Amino acid sequence: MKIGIICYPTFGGSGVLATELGMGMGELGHRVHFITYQQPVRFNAFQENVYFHEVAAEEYPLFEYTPYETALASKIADVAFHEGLDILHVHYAIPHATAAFLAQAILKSKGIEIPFITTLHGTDITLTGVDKSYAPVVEFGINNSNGVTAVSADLKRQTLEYFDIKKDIKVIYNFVNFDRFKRTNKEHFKKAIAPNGEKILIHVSNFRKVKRIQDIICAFGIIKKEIPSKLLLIGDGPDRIRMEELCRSLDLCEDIRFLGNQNAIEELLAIADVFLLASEKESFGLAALEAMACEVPVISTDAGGIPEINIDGQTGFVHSIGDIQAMASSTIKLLKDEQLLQKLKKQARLQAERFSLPVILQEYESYYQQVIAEFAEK
Ligand code: GMT
Repeated sequence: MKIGIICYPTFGGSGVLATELGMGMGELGHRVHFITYQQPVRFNAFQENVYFHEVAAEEYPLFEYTPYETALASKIADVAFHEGLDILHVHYAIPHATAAFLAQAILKSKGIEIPFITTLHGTDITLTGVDKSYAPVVEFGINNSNGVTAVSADLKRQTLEYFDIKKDIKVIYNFVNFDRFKRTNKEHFKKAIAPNGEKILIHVSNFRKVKRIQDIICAFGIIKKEIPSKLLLIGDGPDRIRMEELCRSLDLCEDIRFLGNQNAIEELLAIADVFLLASEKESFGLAALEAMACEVPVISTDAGGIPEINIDGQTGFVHSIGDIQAMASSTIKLLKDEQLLQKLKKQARLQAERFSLPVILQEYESYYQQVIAEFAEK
């Protein structure tokens, strides 16, 4: 198949997932074209069947706001026309679903018929999607997609709750690539970060408000009183400065390190003992799954789809949103009990294996074929 993938090219979960999916499809022999405003961060090496097309939204003095969606629709139509694409797959509804809809209409006017699939990732429904400024367009984009997927059962449930959806939504879970995410020996790293054998706690996100990183920092303040430990905060975003200030005010700077965006996250996950996720909204929690693949148990909230991935008492512990004390207590319990820690590490990895790249890739591949066939019948 010739597949066009439209996504955000950044470190955000939807962009990461879309990029890994495209590269995986390329490995299966499909020809994949990424269409977005910059080279996707995880697409950082040459791959024979995979191409990148940059959307250049020109700025003009008349435009107070540059119309990216228009430039994107033009580029999708152009690439689909010249490359003879069979299907478009857009990740994150805003503005990708309606850009694809527009491109589809443009192509139809030239005698080319091509279906598109929209994958809902989370905040495109639960945060930006429900915002009145975007909701009618999001609902329209979903209802006019030729196929719709959601990354967890909870996200599907919320989509049906918030919008008047006429389409069938298929749940296809996110996946992890085990060639990359696995436990490896990085003792030199561990020594550098925790020179006295301290336990290593880790969190990875885009530092947005929904991640409630302040809860992680406060929980760490409690944990540190009982267990010699270090906290690694990886990623960057709007809340980072506020969180750095919080660390200073709680006098925790010695033991908390902000590492910014990292390309080789797996090397840091490989030295971690526990992954912390305090989100108030989280459709799936790809970062937690990547940690589990590296045998890191997860202490999380029960937001959104997280409990579909992190199983309470088996792969970590799950608590109510904002229950800092409970998060701290179960982390302490886990780190004090080596046998329990080893057991949960193994179980975390086993659970992650349910979300392996080849399995989920096949689900997407069959779904592409199904949507193409249904579209051709109409
Ligand atoms: O977590 C974010 O804010 C980034 C966001 C995105 O769209 O890039 O992530 C969403 O999609 C990821 C991949 O499907 C999911 O793993 C995240 O749970 C989801 N984030 C939220 O729902 C807040």
